[in-house]
Amino acid sequence: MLCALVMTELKRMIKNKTSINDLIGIEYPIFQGGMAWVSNATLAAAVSNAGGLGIIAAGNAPASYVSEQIKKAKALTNKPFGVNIMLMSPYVEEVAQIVVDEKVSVVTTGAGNPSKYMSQWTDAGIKVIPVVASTGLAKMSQRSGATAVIAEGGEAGGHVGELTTMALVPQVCDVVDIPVIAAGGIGDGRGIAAAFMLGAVGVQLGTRFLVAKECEIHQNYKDKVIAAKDIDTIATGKRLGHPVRSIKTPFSRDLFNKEYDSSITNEELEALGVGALQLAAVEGDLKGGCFLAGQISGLIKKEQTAKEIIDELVDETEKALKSVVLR
Ligand code: TUI
Repeated sequence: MLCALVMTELKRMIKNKTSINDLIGIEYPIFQGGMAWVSNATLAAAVSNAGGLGIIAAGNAPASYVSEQIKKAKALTNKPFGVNIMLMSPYVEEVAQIVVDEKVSVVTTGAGNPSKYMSQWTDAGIKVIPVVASTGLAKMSQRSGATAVIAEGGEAGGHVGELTTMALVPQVCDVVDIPVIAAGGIGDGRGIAAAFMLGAVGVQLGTRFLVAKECEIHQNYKDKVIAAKDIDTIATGKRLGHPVRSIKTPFSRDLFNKEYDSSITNEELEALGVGALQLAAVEGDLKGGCFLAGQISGLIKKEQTAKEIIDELVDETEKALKSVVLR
């Protein structure tokens, strides 16, 4: 009896009936992270077509790029997709308006507090889902009309907060009534099952989608993720107040060491990172590139299509949840 009940619950969680699936109109509660210089229309549309939520990253790009990518995604899928707005971008004001003009269904935000833009987006009917690294920003997001929040732990790639996913997700779940999506350190179905146990109703994965066949980054980037072991990522930029996790390379080790060099100013340190994401994603520059990736890189062994990734994640999640129940 217990088992039958649990199985029904499992189906509800994985298939088409979680609150977040209904809210957004997706089949599986799996978001693809909005990764600067990585998450373009091709990747986002492939993920959305596979039943997840594809997300285009605005990163530091001007509004014209974002608008072009949104139009391209609309041509590639009739499913919902999102746009991630990086709040530290110099173009944030114009990108904030473009998503309204283009009537994007979902906006996620990262690397800051989106309060200033919330009503602009919610008034336009956009579902806003901020990435938060603390309970404080989660509560603030709920108050300002967020549809859900993504609680992202420091295991993630890119710009990261202090807390781990294991510590952050349940604490965020306890302070908000809106759905919580877990991110950071999730690479397979075991991680998704664990996120459900922490109270999340969905997950966001970035690193796993770096190796999607539809992900148009340089092959060197994909090879780096596939070759990486558990201890091969490093967080640099702590001294500047915005730690960024990437794969260990001569560039990132050098940056890390320079943080302890008091003869280097913060401005000089900041300048060292400029352009490094583009060098990694577009040029595959193994020397000067900054290959953003999360701590689960060591789990990733091969390239797959977005559909293969999503289908495998769903299968693995069902197996992981069942195995706990039947143990
Ligand atoms: O934003 C990300 N990941 C990113 S953004 C990015 S581009 C970049 N490049 C160089 C320097 C900085 C950024 C690469 N990767 N993830 C979402 C995320 N947001 N993680 C953590 C946060 C976050 C952290 C602190 C959100 C809000 C916050 O505090 C805001 C506040 O005022 O309370």
